[in-house]
Amino acid sequence: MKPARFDYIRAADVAETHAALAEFGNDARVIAGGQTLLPMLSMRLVRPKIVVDIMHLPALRGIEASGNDIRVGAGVRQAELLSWPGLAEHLPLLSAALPWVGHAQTRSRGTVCGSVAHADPSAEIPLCLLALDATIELSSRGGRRRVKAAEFFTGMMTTARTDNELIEAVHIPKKRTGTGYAFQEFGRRHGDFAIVACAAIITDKNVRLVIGGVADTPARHDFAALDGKALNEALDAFAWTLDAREDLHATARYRRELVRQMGRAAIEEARACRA
Ligand SMILES: Cc1cc2nc3c(=O)[nH]c(=O)nc-3n(C[C@@H](O)[C@H](O)[C@H](O)COP(=O)(O)OP(=O)(O)OC[C@H]3O[C@@H](n4cnc5c(N)ncnc54)[C@H](O)[C@@H]3O)c2cc1C
Repeated sequence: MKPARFDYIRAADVAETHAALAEFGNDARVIAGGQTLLPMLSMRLVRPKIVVDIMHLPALRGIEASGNDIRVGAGVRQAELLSWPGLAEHLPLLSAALPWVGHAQTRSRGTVCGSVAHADPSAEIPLCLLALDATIELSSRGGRRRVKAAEFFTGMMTTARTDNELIEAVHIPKKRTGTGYAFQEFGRRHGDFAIVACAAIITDKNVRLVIGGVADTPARHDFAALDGKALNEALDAFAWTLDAREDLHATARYRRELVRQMGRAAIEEARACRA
């Protein structure tokens, strides 16, 4: 199918993007990598009056280390972050997860912030941001605000972003000493959206597990550091708290079993690489 008619603006600066979003609200869509938006336009799942292209704005392009955070601008493509020299040292969880985001071809176009804006419940990047307590930087004509990932992802492909806001960047906390990180995913084929994905972060006092692909948003749970039978029981209890969905890929029961098995494996891997 072909998209319905829309106007296209190649924004000259961030202010022009804000102006278009303020004027058209829900009838405007930002286009970043276009890997999700273009199929949605072609299938007429969205029919915006105007599409605002932000990919030529130098102000949105950088990956910057500042204090304890890495700031990734809205123009940064997933492949760019994956090949950033500081990735394994500062963001080991994303270093493990990014190769699972689609394919080399989609990563070479798709952006980090586009994935966050789209908020697919199986997407790897939102899951990692929730695990790491990242914040999302939103801007509009009215000003600027930062929202914690835990408050940003509000439901299936819905977020706390309002129609007049641009996601300008995400701020991701750097690796902390004495902490272990691991990411695991199960899908039909590599590059497919996850049936279940999980991230584990371990310190000497805490085990954090974040699960994607099971419920409408990624789900996060902190356990007191546990082992053996106690860990199995805690994982089982966590799996039952998830509002697991059924679809043609897997039953809710199968997804819960993956949470137990992959959760344990991810926790063990994170523990083994704690440094
Ligand atoms: C074959 C294929 C396989 C894929 N597999 C995976 C996968 O395994 N895991 C995964 O996570 N993703 C996967 N994707 C989707 C991923 O590639 C996209 O990159 C991502 O979902 C959206 O990023 P984008 O930059 O392409 O955004 P776009 O398609 O340009 O935009 C997506 C949505 O976000 C909005 N948006 C984008 N940027 C901003 C911004 N800065 N501020 C406000 N709104 C914004 C747009 O208006 C639109 O609604 C796949 C895609 C394809 C085509």
